[in-house]
Amino acid sequence: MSANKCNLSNITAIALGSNLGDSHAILEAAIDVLAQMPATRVLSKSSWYFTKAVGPPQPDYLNGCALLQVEMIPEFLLEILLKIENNFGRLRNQRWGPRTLDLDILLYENRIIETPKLQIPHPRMRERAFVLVPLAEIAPDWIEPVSGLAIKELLKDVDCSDVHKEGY
Ligand code: ROI
Repeated sequence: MSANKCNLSNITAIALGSNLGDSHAILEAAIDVLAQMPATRVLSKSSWYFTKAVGPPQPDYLNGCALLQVEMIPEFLLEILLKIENNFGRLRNQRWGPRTLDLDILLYENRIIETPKLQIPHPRMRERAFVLVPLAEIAPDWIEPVSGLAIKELLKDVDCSDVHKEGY
């Protein structure tokens, strides 16, 4: 364990996305911010993927996922992620509009959380190839607790034709 990290006991998976600005640099910088926080360790990050926007017409996204080890409750992690989004200039004026940085908690251990502010597992992750493809790269065997299915199983049911690894 590195010296400046406390006991980091909980594993969580997050999704990252951007379709405004220099998306590659923004996503890498967001990972760096998380890696530098004392209560967070970045265990792994996926490749970045170009993905067609789901929802209203807008530019393609760059998406990826990361596994974090954290020493904080999910509600606090959510606040941190929102702060990081805001620091990267995210404007939340349109619900499904383009954004410089979007950070979502996908999974937190095997917990199921349903509050007005926070739903874990992320309620739409099971149908989103732009989430499942990168997540399957770093956590294929993680069981999504609502469906009881592993990420690699969920991936079989989505159309991945609009998801392309960066550089390919
Ligand atoms: N579409 C893609 N491909 N990637 C995203 O990260 C993403 N995020 C969103 C909506 C607008 C639903 N569409 C997206 O919030």
